Amino acid sequence: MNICIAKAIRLSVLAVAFTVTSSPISAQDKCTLISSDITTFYFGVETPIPDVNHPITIDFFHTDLEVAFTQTGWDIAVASDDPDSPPGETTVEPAEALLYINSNARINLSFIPNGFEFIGAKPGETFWVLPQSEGSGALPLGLCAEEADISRLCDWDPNDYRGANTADRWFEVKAIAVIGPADANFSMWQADAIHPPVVFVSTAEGGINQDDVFYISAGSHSHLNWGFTKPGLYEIDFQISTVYKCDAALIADIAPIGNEFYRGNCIVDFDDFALIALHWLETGCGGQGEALDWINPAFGGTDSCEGADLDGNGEVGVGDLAILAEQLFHCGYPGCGP
Ligand SMILES: [Ca+2]
Ligand SMILES: [Ca+2]
Ligand SMILES: [Ca+2]
Repeated sequence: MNICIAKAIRLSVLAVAFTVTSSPISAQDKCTLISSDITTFYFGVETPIPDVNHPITIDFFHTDLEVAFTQTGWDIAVASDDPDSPPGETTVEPAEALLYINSNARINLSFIPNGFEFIGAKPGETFWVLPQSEGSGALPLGLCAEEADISRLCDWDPNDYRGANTADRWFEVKAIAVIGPADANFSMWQADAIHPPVVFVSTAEGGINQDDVFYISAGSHSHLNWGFTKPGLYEIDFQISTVYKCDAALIADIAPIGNEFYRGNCIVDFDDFALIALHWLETGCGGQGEALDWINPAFGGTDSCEGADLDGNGEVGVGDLAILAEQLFHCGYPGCGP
């Protein structure tokens, strides 16, 4: 059962309440930024169908791009509630699906309204928009993170000026590349009848760069407008990222990565061994094992051994090495390779 489909709802951008659902990352959480493989979604703007390379045409019915991280790893798919499919819904691998933009999505304007230049459409030339609300006869396409395993995600704040600027369990949906017809532009935005549109992706504005990103919080579902300025096939690459809560039992996962809030990488590996080696035979660690807030003085961290005193006896020695050896190559998240 696809709960994204079951909860199909209309959203306008101002109705999206980016609320804090729990406290920010605590000092004890071991959280790490994880990213999916780059996934290509295929969009056909009035292309011939069926497309032998992407044989399942997705049109008309409420559909979501699923972006979630579950007990078994990344869950990225196209979920459509086509009533003709046996269970009333269908979940398709992204490469199998052709997200179809039919003639109901056509728009032709003698001038481009103020604030909508990001679409990259030219006055008097047809362009196509999948609208964020249903009922136009075009494909209503959203993003869905309702199947995420919330218990294993950490709160983080993307500091995004478009609304994702509070601590929450966010998924970052980042446009990586757009390959389309010559001179084509692609865009994603939300809008209502009153406020200026909120632009998330626009190839017409700066190509694809760090700004071309949409954030969706775990457990939520959101619809957008999708703009295309030429007919033809578009291959659009996305990469999904989130902050995962590592298994606290892996106390030897001590080597920090990047951001100070990310404690380890969910894998007990050579970086962790290196940190123990660095502090080998040091004493006076102030060792408190895995609960030690050594990483950030703001949390009260005072540990000169940087967490390497795994057994908490005040020094870095064979007891710590034994713990590390037992956990070496253990991985604390399901997307971890063998
Ligand atoms: Ca852009
Ligand atoms: Ca590690
Ligand atoms: Ca020790």
